Amino acid sequence: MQMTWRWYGEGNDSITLGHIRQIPGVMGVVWSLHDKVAGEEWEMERIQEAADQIRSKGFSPAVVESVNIHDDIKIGLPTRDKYIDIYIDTIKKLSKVGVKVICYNFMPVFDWTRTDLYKELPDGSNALFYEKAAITDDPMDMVKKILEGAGDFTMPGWEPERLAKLDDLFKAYEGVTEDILFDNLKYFLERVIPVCEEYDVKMAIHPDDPAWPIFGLPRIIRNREYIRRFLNLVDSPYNGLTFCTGSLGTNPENDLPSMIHEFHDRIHFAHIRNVKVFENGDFIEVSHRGQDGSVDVCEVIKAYHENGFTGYVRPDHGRHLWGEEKHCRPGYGLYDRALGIMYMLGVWDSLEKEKGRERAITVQSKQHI
Ligand SMILES: [Mn+2]
Repeated sequence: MQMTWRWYGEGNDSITLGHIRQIPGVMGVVWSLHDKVAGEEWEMERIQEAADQIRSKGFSPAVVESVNIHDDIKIGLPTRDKYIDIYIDTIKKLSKVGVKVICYNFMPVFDWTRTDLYKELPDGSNALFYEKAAITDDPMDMVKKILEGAGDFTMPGWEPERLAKLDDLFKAYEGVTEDILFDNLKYFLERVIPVCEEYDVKMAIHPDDPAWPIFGLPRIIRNREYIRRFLNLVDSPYNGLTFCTGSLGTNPENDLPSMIHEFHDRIHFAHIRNVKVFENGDFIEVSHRGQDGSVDVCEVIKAYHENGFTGYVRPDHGRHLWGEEKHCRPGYGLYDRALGIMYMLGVWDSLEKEKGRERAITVQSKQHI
């Protein structure tokens, strides 16, 4: 596996490339042009500039998260073709700077959803929290909370300009069922995937977070059965997954290690995060250590290792530690994600050593014979 770190860009992140260099084992920086709204063109000069900057510190720019999908594509409006053309243009441009994987999602209206960005954990750190009962009928309540909590930081999927037109957006999605959303996703992929095959860029859809429908909107990337259906929409290795244990792990019925065994050859990007799911369905993001939450991260890593996973990995969200919540983007502080990397690499390295030992024993016993 190739360890990466999500970075929001110079002047748009509390963390610098210099900080990231000091975290052992990080090979790539996951990036995007964060000022671009869905459907907007990406200029080649901007792409080149970002890739050069990342390379200048010794990192690979091979993963982009995200190139967002315009709502007209998800809704299936006649204008979608225009936006798909722009998307294809971006894929071609990204391939020129060595991008190999594009992460995206197909969630209607809302990207990830939480009710509290700074819920305190028993150890005094704080993290993103989702309280089922706090999701009222009025989505504007939640939007206000999220935007207030983010302060001056912009958050992908939570662009204030877009959310100001929330009523119109909800109206536009009226009548879009799960089946229709699947059809619209298929339409998009049937146009995009042949280009990806030609330019060697893999698409990696991110699951819905949390892994269930909210506010009556359909959400379709949330369990084994739906992921199977998704992969069959266009059966190409270029149509793949960002397997996020934090998102899928919000539903305890998702057996993550077993899903990794099934889908590993279509997983191009692994997001690893632990969440603690409570009996009433609320959940909070916790440290990566398996024992600290409901996702056995150790078993997750083992499942990747057993399948010889060579794709990209990043620690997903982290808790906010040692007071950093005052100056970092929610979920994207430095310390807990760095600790998470050390945990993941610790498990991975010990599995590698074990494999080396087993190999040595096999060779030895053969020599003995
Ligand atoms: Mn994720």
